[in-house]
Amino acid sequence: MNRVPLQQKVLSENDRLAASLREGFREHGVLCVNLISSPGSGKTTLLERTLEALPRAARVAVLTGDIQTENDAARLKRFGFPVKQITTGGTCHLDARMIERHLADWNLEDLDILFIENVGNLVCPSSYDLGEAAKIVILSVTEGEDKPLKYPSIFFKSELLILSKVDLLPYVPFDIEAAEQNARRIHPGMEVLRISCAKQDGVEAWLTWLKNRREAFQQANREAVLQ
Ligand SMILES: Nc1nc2c(ncn2[C@@H]2O[C@H](COP(=O)(O)OP(=O)(O)OP(=O)(O)O)[C@@H](O)[C@H]2O)c(=O)[nH]1
Ligand SMILES: [Mg+2]
Repeated sequence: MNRVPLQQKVLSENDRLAASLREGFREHGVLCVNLISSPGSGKTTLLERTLEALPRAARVAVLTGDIQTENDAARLKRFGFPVKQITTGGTCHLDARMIERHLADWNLEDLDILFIENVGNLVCPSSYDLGEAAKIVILSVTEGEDKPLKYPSIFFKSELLILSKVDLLPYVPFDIEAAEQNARRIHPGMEVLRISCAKQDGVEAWLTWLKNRREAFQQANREAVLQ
């Protein structure tokens, strides 16, 4: 059995679909961000704090991935925005086909931002382009400052690192400066935000990052049209 060609075929099919999704997001001005972390680093909690801070009229939606359960979708639906759970049934990452299928009955014209919460995993999601404008990696302070060096791919491909649960810093031996340095050894110039959803620290800075990122996305789209 030769597994390599099959994996290449799956990935190239995913790339083709992701390119088509990216074109749809560009055409409709939807900033799509793909949140990736280990299980339990705080992806859904960050989305909860985000959705509760947004005005009711905000044009945002969430696709949230898990191997099993609709728990995260149930948590996020409370805020009144469109939310769908993607249950992979065992697959350790989302792929572009799953995104395409779950977007089928949503109108992209109604959205400004699409949040994708990937399946909790620091490895597999990094290989699957979902057509997003930006990957965002979340690392909580209970996971160890060496993780960017051990799992470099996702830190290399993400434009923003969120160091989460910083309220726990007094209780865990986590060198936050070293964590940032390790991330920037893998990805020089990487942006970093320190956030505690429990204490509501850094959430404003995250919302500002999102606003600026959406403006940059729109500006890039306008320039592409003029070329
Ligand atoms: N102390 C502290 N705990 C947090 C913070 N953010 C999240 N948590 C807790 O961390 C646990 C996991 O949070 P989730 O938001 O469910 O993590 P997740 O990344 O969505 O998890 P999966 O979807 O299962 O991968 C929960 O018990 C949260 O209450 C934080 O800022 N500080
Ligand atoms: Mg979650």
